[in-house]
Amino acid sequence: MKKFFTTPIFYINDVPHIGHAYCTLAADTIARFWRKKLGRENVFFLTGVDENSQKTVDAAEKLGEPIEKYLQKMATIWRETWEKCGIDFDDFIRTTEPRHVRTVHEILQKIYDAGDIFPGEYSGLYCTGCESFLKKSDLDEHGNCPAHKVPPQKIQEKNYFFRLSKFQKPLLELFEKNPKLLEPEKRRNEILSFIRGGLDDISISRENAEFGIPLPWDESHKIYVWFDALINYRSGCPSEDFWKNSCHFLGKDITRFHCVIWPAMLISAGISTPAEEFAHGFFTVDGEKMSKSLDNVISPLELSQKFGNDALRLGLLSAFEFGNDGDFSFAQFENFYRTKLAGGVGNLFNRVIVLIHKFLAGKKPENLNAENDEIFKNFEKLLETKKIRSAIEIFFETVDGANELLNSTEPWKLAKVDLPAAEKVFAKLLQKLEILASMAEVLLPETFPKMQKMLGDEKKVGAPEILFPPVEK
Ligand code: ME8
Repeated sequence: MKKFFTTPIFYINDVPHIGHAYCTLAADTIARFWRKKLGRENVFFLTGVDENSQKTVDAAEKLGEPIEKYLQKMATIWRETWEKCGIDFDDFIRTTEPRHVRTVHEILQKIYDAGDIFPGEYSGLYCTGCESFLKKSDLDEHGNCPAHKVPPQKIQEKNYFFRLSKFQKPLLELFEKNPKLLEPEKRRNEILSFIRGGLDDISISRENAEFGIPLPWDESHKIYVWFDALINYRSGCPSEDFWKNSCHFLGKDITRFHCVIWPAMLISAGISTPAEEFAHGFFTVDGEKMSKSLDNVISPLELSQKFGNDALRLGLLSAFEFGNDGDFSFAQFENFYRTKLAGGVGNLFNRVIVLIHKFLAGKKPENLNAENDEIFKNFEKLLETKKIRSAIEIFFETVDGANELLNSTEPWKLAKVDLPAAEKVFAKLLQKLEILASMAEVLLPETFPKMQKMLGDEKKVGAPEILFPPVEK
């Protein structure tokens, strides 16, 4: 079996923050889990950036930079940020790349040929911040876009439209057939009630827009950025075998695009729809929405430089269950690092390995194996259903269990009076460390090789190491 995982492609009018990192680290963790199960060649993880947006044009203009230069610079920043954060993507797509433009043209032509695109006149409201058309009923009491707090633009122009209204029934049938088309349940219900409420045709092109991909049959129009962006998942998919088991990760803010417009486009073009989509929640920082105006935007690099990539990953992913909303705070993150990583995992590995050196001259006691299988099976089940936080909990429960065993049996005292009994305790502890290392391959990929080194070979354990060094306040 092959598996294909994607993240949204992010707008690059600014640098990445931990909201973007949250989704990308979650997708990366699930991809690592499946790579461990199926082998590297059977898993493909795609991420990238959404470049054909008015937001990027505005950002470049503000800096007085030519757009191509700005895009190149920002795409590099995004790509390198993910690399520095230890995200192991197989491909990074930019929507200005020729391979993407080609796929967009192919798919749009198919939708056009199917008779689902027609010319018309658009008159309405548009928010560049959302890159989305708004209805009067979407606006707040001041007549502003509720997300961006600015009045939307009034637009009246000749546009091409996508006949979305036609797809109400096919979409409902599709959701009926495929319960994984959108998870969790709560999001699925929202989308179902949105579809049941009736679908309007949508404008998919802008006349005389300065930037973007032109329509294949009418070059005077540029394709609406969402209509091009969603297609990145096809442009970046290596083969139909991967597409069959595709899974899109996204935030709950963009489910209508992904679970209404996107499957309708694919049905129209005669392409199979994604196998799975999962919408995660949003987090606030110290109870507030993350925003420039509140000056509370946290960079993933800031956390990774101070605490390391594995702490960044687990600190974010353990804050609340994947799929729910939650809160993130720096204090809670620091506390997690100190108590769970340094004081929990790091301390456990260090103590056990030091004691085995001291009392058994580094020689490994014989191993028993049964209990480990059970723990790992539970861990696997949770990751198969994308319950990332619960899987992390199993990891820490195992750490706590091992620390308790160590403290209650006190093998450093036992070894002096009954060495064979102490050896049995060490065997149990080593077993726990092995299972932890095996979970760490997925959850703590940069710590995993260090754990392996400490666990040594069949006969002897390796040298002790500090896995999570103390950090300054
Ligand atoms: O929507 N908490 O890009 P975008 C959790 N280009 N996740 C957050 C978050 C937060 N506070 N803030 C942002 C776009 N996100 C389009 C996508 S895909 C074909 C095109 C994450 O840069 C979350 O995953 O606005 C959300 O869906 C995504 O960033 C939006 O990124």
